[in-house]
Amino acid sequence: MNNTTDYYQIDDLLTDEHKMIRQTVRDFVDKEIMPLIDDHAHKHTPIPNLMKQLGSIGALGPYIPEEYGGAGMDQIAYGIIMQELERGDSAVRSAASVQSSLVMYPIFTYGSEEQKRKYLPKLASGDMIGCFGLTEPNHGSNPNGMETKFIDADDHVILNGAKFWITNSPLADIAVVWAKDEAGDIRGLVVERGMEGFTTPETHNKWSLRASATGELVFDNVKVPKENVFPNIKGLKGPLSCLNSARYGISWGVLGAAINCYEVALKFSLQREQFGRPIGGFQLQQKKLAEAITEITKAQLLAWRLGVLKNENRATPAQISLAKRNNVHTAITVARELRQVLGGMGIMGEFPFMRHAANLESVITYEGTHDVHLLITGNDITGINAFT
Ligand code: TGC
Ligand code: FAD
Repeated sequence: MNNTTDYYQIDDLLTDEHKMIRQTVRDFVDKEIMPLIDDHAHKHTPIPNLMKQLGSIGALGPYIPEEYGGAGMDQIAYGIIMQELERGDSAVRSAASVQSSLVMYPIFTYGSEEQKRKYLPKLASGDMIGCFGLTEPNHGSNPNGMETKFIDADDHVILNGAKFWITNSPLADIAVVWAKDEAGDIRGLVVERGMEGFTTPETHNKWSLRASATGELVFDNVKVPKENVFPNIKGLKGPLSCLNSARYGISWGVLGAAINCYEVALKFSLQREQFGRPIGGFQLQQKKLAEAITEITKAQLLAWRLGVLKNENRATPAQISLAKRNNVHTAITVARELRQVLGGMGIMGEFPFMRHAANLESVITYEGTHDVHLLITGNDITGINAFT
């Protein structure tokens, strides 16, 4: 009998350090997230003090150099952290991936030395919370059409516009915002809470990612010092390069949600009896479980190989799209299918299926929708752009 979720012994490909990090994050999730998550998802409230806790276990900016407060780890370590956090809940992984890939990464990659020193150590410790503003009410899949813009005024710029669907905006101390300058070029800038004219209204009534705060970023003639504009990047490739990092993390993260569902369903199937024997002994239930571990194993291999390519700086955006799309689809299918193994109990909050499945509806949409990633693959293999 092989009831492990490491069916192809991918552990053999990990270092002792990777396994140690995994255990640390797994212990954190079991102790601090699992007991609370159902309640927070029901109440639609974020987990208190989450970012500081994530900082204390080294889950924020793990691949950022130690000099700036990160842990200087590799991309596989980053992926493993995302996987273990999302085993708890996609909201927890979202918090860590936004902070790491969408806030720390652009500051580290495109920021001035002063910006790096000012923000990165506090973001790594979780003393500061960041968010990432790309999507707008009228521009989601097509961020190039963004309307948020700034004009030059002496030692500052004046920012106007709005961003929508922003993870952690209601809690954030800073926002990495992408906006057009007077020449129409997309630029990145750091907007700080407290700047006059900057507000972050919360978006209520989500039926997905309920333990994550989502909101808007509204800029009404906000004066942002010029020293807050990233000096080293211009164009859509700036925000899209951040998405490469976050999408890669998601391709690992969602495996955690799938693994959680698989482990619970397998255990249940061996305990629950109908017609005088465990339901795990019926072919139709075995089909669901066998297909789940098959898809999980394929997705684990994709994520691991992508991590190796990322470590070697060889992962292309299209390869990342393929893994994000495939692995999220795998996870949401596993959550939906394995819920049925539990029958009626599968809909209860004591079990993770409905929460993971509902969360994954956001994950399959954000960071590029399922269909957008298919079109990225289509473009890559044919050389023909089918977006427009
Ligand atoms: P296109 O003409 O293809 O490209 C414009 C420029 O960008 C370059 N580029 C990339 N660079 C780095 N990484 C990538 N992945 C890149 N993709 C494209 C490209 O080479 C070009 O560079 P240059 O030098 O020639 O100017 O752009 P397009 O306007 O046709 O759009 C392409 C498209 C549709 C694929 C892209 O815009 C896209 O990916 N749309 C999806 C939008 C999206 O993913 N939004 C995510 C928002 S953030 C979020 O969801 C956070 S959720 C957080 C959480 O809680 O976890
Ligand atoms: P649209 O772009 O309007 O798309 C609607 C439908 O049309 C989709 O099915 C899409 O696939 C399809 N479609 C669009 N264009 C094409 C095409 N050319 N061909 C075929 N089909 C097409 N954004 C941020 O910037 N920061 C965040 O922190 C953030 N967090 C989020 C958190 C949550 C919970 C959610 C739900 C979203 C978040 N987003 C964030 C926004 C997210 O990235 C967008 O929702 C996503 O990119 C899709 O944009 P849209 O919702 O405007 O859908």
